[in-house]
Amino acid sequence: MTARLLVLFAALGLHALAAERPNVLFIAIDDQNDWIGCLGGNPQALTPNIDALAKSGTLFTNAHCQAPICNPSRSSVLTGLRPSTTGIHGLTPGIRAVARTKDVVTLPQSFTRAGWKTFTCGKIYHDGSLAQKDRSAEFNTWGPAPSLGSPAARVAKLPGSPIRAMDWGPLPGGDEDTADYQISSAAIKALHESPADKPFFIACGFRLPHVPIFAPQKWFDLHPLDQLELPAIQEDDRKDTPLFSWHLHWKLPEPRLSALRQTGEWKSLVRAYLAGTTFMDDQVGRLLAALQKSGRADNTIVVLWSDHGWHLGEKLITGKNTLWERSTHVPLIFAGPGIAKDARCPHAVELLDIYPTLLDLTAQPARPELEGHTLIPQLRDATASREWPAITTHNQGNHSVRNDRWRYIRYADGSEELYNELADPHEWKNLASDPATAGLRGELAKWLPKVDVPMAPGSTQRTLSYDPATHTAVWEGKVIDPSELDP
Ligand SMILES: [Ca+2]
Repeated sequence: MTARLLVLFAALGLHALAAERPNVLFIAIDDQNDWIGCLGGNPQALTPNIDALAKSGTLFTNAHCQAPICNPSRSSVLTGLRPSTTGIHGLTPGIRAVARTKDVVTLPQSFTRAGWKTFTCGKIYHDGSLAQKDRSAEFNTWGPAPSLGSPAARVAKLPGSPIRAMDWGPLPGGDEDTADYQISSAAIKALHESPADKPFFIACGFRLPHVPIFAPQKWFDLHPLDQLELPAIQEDDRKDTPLFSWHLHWKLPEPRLSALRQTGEWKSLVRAYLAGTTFMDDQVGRLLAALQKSGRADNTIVVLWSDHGWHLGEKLITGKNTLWERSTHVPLIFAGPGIAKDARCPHAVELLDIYPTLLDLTAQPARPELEGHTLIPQLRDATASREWPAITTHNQGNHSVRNDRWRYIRYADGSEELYNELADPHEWKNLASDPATAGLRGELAKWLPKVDVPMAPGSTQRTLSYDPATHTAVWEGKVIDPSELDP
């Protein structure tokens, strides 16, 4: 064989290898609900770059998180295990401090071990959840993770002494001064510096629209206050939700709708959330443009997701910490080689499915311990049927089962909710008290997690436990006194 032929064969071999080992651009968003143009959760959402990504691949229009709060949701995505399996329900502990997850091979670790050049910047793991010594086992390189900034003087006028993060408004300065701009730039730099002879796995975690929601004025100007529409709400929406539903978000830094109304801040918050989302979308666009320019887009899988949603007045609250649509419904997009373009999958899927799907897309061996299911059938044909509903858990004993039509919620004290999502997308009418729905509730309840462990030792913040013997609920270490209910 001539030397020239050998070179040719080597080149072909390399090409085949590259096709089997595509790059991955893994984009996470923080607290982003379905207020994304292509998802239609709010017609005022302005997200041209995420919409274009969805067009270039497959958009899951009915994707749900496994926990409606940062650390448990991200821990679930990255370990491939449910919160009900790991007991990670609070803002602590991180995965390496929990017996069940101490030694699991995480999603990034799987790529690192298999020879991908792995890089992370911004928020992928929950901030502070991994000790310094554990970091290099996850990603080869840890880039910058700047925090959201806010002006010296508080902007939003909230009653009491709200924590510093509960603030929003236009920010003096330019785009370059913000965390998300710098996070996008760090991912772009990593893209440019990725060795040509190795596949890359670049994880880029944006921070907006998490609070505090600040962005330069021009992004607010795209959402004029005088044209802004507030989310549809029903004033007596909580009349038919069980008392226990309040326990899931008993005392939060996020204000109740009543407080926003008293202070005239509701519109400003809605505007800031829309503006923060549009700004974050622009940073996604910068990163995707850099990928196109790099010449490696044809061999790169892009996956975009958010850790959970956010209420902006719906069900009379703001924030997450609920088992309703506004908290659980998230964007999820896959694009790249072998993935159907301009496709919309309407079936209920879970963020837990990302891990097994990425293993399949990159020809890595499946891991039987993962609790999600590969989305390969839906990425080839978005109408392909799917057996499983999406399960969301918020502390032990509280679960939601969401399929293509229904949402069934069971709380730790046994109380229930049932919504017909097609007829009642706002979840205004709880059908659980109707005896005629007993059979349906029983069918949906069969999907409740069979394993549901107590919260892991070291759990703090947003923790809730319930003792059925004494009917006592405990929120963040303090017994809940229902007479303190403050809607
Ligand atoms: Ca979050």
